[in-house]
Amino acid sequence: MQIEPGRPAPHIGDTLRLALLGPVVPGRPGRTATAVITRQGKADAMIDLYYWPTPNGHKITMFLEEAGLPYEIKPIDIGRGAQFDPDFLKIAPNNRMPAIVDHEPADGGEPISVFESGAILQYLAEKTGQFLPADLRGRTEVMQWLFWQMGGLGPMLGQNHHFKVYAPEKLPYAIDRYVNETTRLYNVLNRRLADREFVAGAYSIADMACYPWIVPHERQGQNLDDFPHLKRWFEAVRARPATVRAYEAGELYRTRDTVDEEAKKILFGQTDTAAPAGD
Ligand SMILES: N[C@@H](CCC(=O)N[C@@H](CS)C(=O)NCC(=O)O)C(=O)O
Repeated sequence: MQIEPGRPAPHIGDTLRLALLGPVVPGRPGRTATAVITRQGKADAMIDLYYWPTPNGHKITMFLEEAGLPYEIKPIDIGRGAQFDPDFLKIAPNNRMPAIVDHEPADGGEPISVFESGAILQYLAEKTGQFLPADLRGRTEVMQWLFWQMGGLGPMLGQNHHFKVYAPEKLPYAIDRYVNETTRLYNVLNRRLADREFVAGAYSIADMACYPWIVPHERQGQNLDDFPHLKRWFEAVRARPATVRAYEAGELYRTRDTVDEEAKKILFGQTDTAAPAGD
C-alpha cells in the first residue's frame, strides 16, 4: 500500500486522500483516490482476508462490508508472486487468492482457514446467518447460482480476459470462443433477472459472486445496453454503499497495473505442470 509520505498510519473511520503511485492506466499519471478505512488495519480483526483487488477478491470485501464483520486485509500481490509464499500456501494450497482466516469461529475452537471464493462466501453467510436463506428452497436457489458463477461465469470470463487482453498472440479462435461464451452467460443472467430483483430471492452471496465479473464488461467485448435486465441489476448492486466501500478498499492496493510485464511472467508462466517422478 502506498500512502502519501508523512501521513500517520490509517485508522478505522479515517478518510484518506491517496496518491496512487504509478499510473493504473498508461498515459493517465497522477491519479488519486479517496478511501475510507473501514475495519482494515484493526490489530485484533476477527477475519484476516488474503486479498488483491481482482473480481474474486472483490466478492469477499463486498460480503464483509455488507455484514460489517471486522476484517484486516493481508495483501497478496499476485503480480509479484506473493501467492507462492509458503505461509500463504498453508491456507491456500492452490496458490490463488482470496482466502480467509476466521479467528472467532462459531464452534469457539482454533482459527479456521478457507480458500476458494465460493466456499468463503458460503462460510461467511453461514457464520453470520446473512445473505443465504435458511430454508431448503431459498438456500438451494442461492447455492445453484453460486455454483453457476464459480463453475461458469468466473472461469469463462477469466479465459476471455486472458485471450482478449493478455495473450501475446491474438488467436481469433480462442477470442471468439470465450467472447461468445461470455455473451451466452450474460444472456442467461439477463433472462434470469427479467422478472426478479436479484439473482436468487433477496440480495445474496449469489449476487456478490456474479457482480465483480460483470464490472469489466467492456473489456469482455460486451455492451450492457444489450442486456437491459442485467444492466438494471448491475446498477443497483453498484450503488449499494457496501459495494462502494468494497471497491474503495481495493483502490488502496491498485498502485500499478496489476498485469504488467513482470506480472505476466509470474501469472502466465507457472511451471508446476509436470507430474512428479514415478506417477
Ligand atoms: N476459483 C478460485 C479462483 C481464484 C483466482 O483465480 N484468483 C486469482 C486472481 S482473480 C489469483 O490468485 N491468481 C494468482 C495466480 O494465477 O497465480 C476462487 O474463486 O477463489
